[in-house]
Amino acid sequence: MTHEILIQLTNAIIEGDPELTVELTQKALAAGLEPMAIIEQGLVPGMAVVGERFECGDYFLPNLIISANGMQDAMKVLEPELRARQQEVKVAGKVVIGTVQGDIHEIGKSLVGTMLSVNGFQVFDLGVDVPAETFIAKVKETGANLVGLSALLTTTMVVQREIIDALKQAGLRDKVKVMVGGAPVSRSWAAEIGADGYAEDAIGAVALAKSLVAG
Ligand code: HCB
Repeated sequence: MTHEILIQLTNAIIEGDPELTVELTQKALAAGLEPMAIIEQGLVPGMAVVGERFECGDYFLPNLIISANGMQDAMKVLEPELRARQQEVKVAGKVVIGTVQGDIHEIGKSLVGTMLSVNGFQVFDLGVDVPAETFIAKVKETGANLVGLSALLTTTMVVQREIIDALKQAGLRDKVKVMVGGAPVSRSWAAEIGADGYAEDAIGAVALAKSLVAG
């Protein structure tokens, strides 16, 4: 049964109340709920509803912004808790992650980065609206063995393909695995553009990253 606080949290995201979102996040932690459950069963379902309402014209851009602010504020409370639960210390691999050029959606990419980091990966987060050259330069600089590409728009998912092609041109494609994700992205899209894998969410991204770096 879904915990009552999680339902309230989902509603606080939908209603666009960042203060209440943070308060309920703290309350959920105090009630003993796991940070990942708070994210996946409280915050993320709220963002999904906000997206649906935006799509059908009931919500406008300011609604997206205020709900996203609430989620990001809640993540600031949850990140230290996620890290505190981290057991592994061994570096599992080096990951360069970012949201592709033309796209400023940050939340999912950051959540994947945090989860990789708390699971032992060394994460180089390039932020949002990242051009191919920046990914290439960071892979060269760090010797990363994995690249994570996030795209939330149908107009920017094509940039994932451009970055994979740019990695090939730079002679780096056989040195790094590439995983892709984001709302419009799918397993078949990943296969079509020659990515090594697709993950639907942050938990899936950690499992995929581990299997990719293990060879
Ligand atoms: Co935005 N937006 N948005 N938006 N937005 C979406 C993405 C739509 C689907 C909403 C809709 O219409 N239903 C839509 C895209 C439609 C399309 O292309 N088919 C859309 C649109 C249209 C736009 C604008 C164009 C609106 C406008 O200006 N008219 C504009 C684009 C600006 C730009 O990027 N150039 C825009 C702007 C915004 C903001 C800025 C207001 C805000 C982002 C704020 C921020 O990130 N700081 C925003 C938001 C919040 C959303 C929705 C509502 C939520 C996204 C989100 O944070 N989800 C989204 C609706 C939706 O996605 N259904 C809507 C929660 C996170 C946790 O999920 O999917 O991002 P996630 O990430 C997951 C998963 O995909 C996977 O793991 C993550 C963690 O579980 N994953 C990876 C992600 N990346 C990965 C990489 C890997 O390697 C592996 C796994």
